[in-house]
Amino acid sequence: MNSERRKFLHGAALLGGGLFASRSMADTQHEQHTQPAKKPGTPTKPTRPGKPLESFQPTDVLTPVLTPDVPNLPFKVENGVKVFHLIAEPVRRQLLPFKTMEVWGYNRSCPGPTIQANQGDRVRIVFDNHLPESTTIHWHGLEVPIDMDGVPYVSQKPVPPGGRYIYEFTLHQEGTYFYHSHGAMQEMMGMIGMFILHPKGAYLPRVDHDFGIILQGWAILPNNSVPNTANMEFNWLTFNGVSAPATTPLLVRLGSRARIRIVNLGMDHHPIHLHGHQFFITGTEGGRAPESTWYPTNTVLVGVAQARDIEFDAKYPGDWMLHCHLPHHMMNSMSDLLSDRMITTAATNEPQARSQLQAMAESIGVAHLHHAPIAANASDVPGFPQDAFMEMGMDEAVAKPEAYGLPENWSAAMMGMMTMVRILPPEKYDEIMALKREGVKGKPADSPAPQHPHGSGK
Ligand SMILES: [Cu+2]
Repeated sequence: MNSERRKFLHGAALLGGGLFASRSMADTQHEQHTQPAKKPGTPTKPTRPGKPLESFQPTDVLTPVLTPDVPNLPFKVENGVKVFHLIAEPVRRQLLPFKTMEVWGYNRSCPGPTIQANQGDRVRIVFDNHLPESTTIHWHGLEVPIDMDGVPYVSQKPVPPGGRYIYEFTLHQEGTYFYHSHGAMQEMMGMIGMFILHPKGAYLPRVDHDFGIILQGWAILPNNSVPNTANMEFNWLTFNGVSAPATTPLLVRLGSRARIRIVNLGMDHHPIHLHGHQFFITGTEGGRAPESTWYPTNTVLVGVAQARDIEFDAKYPGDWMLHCHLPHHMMNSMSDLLSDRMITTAATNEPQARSQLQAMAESIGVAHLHHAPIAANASDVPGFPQDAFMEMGMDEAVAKPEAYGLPENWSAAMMGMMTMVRILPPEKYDEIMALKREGVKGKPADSPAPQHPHGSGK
């Protein structure tokens, strides 16, 4: 056992926790949520139901859906009714190590926690509004009575700040649905969550892995943290409320079958592309699609307000990208990092570039950046610099068990609306799942320590 490996395992022992106690960035976010200002006459905040959100997994479904970086909403059963408690509230969401948004969400999470229930269930959603303005919840795609439809003034009175509304209905459908505020600007503040209806009998062919991803775009001006919901240029792009490389990779066992459910609520449609595998579109926001409609593809356009389920056999081992293919969605707002500087005025020889990148790293709180080399005559070449100049590896800042064993500087290739589908040989899959259970903050222990200079340019 090499010393890196030993250090890693030592860290594992120190950090070991409960079954789902992985200390990911998402968990930290739960601790960061802000309490809304208490006003006189505001009802006492109800106690949160059940266990901490991070530790809850639904037990009465065949293959629970995993929504990386977003918890599940716990429930309790009362007289045969599944009772959920959903709280609309302001949330601080760290989407990258150096970028935090002040957004609105539910139960300390943005997007809101995932609701998972079974076809045929009767559900009651006790909804409390801890926002400073009124809101309602619309159950997108669910066939519910009109007074449960969540449109303010039309199907119900708005729920005022401090108010409560009880939603209750029977779920006769199956598939991928979602809930959201029915105010356009509240939607753009992040008020959405996934609502999974598991079918009475498993879909065939059965899958071994089932993931959920919510696509969102944010208009956040440089040096701001609150999305400008009236702005029409969206410069920050997230999967489940985080941007690559902070997105938690999806772990898939080689030889298994995987489903990924993708929901879009934003101002752009997103062509989501998977590397290295073909998939079938097996469901939409209307539920399971008949097999006669399936066709092989590798890019699925997920329009606003749509859900798309994709399925594939994980045949090829490797760390495969899953990302929106719009070029501007494969990055985030660089102007935010450069503040008032335009990219074309950046330093254009390698020592200056290194120095500038290191200065940028320090300014955004990333301890160490890796740098790709540039040519001696780079500044003479029209078009320079482009994104290889701007690479910002931050492996250490986004380390987590799911990223364990990735090549050094992997995070430099990950930006914007992007994650990784890691198709792992069984032994490697089991090893990482064990690290996850132990709550290890993973680092690529089997790669060498970085040897290159940084921050030394003049
Ligand atoms: Cu996109």
